[in-house]
Amino acid sequence: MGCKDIIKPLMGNKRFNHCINVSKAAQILAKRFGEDENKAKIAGILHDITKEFSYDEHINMIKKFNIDVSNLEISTEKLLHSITGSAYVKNILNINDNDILNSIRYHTTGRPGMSTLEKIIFVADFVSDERDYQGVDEMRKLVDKGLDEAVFGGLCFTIEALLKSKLPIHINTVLAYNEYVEKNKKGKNK
Ligand code: DGI
Ligand code: FE
Ligand code: FE
Repeated sequence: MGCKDIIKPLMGNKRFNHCINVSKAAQILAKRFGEDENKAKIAGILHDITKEFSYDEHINMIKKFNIDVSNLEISTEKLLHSITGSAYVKNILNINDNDILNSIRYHTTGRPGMSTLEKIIFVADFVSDERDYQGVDEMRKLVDKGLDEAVFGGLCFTIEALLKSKLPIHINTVLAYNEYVEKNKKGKNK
């Protein structure tokens, strides 16, 4: 059974279409940035596998698989699907590629020290074909500049949106943002 058939019954058509498009975008980015295209396709299609689970389903999975979660993660429902998604892919689909698992685990918040595949999934999620939020054109332009430029743009976009809504910002998002600020400073000093 292909990955498409696995995710299809777990979500509505809209989300399914998003996953297909993220998979396609991830494959294109992998080709461009020298990453394994097949891995990028798989991680892309599976990245939101538990997105439509209920809050109780997320919590049950976290208990069942003994996953460490912070209070902020527990109280922010949107952050749970990347945690349970990665656990689902590991424990139920028996996919053991750590890079694929991490690219799902960190696709919502990002984290410092992201691998190329993690960056690709993080960025593909922002620029997949059906995305039409305000600012998507700017994000697509950043992708043309480079992968790190797009990751940094995505982190800034997320933090700005969360600040506007007075929502908590996950520590991994902040640490990833700080890492890029530092990198950009060094680039300028060269
Ligand atoms: O699953 P998708 O909708 O395709 O996209 P996603 O996994 O990037 O989730 C986006 C949502 O997650 C969006 O509503 C913002 C929220 N989010 C991302 N990072 C953080 C966050 N919410 C909080 N509270 N804190 C974060 O650091
Ligand atoms: Fe997601
Ligand atoms: Fe997504």
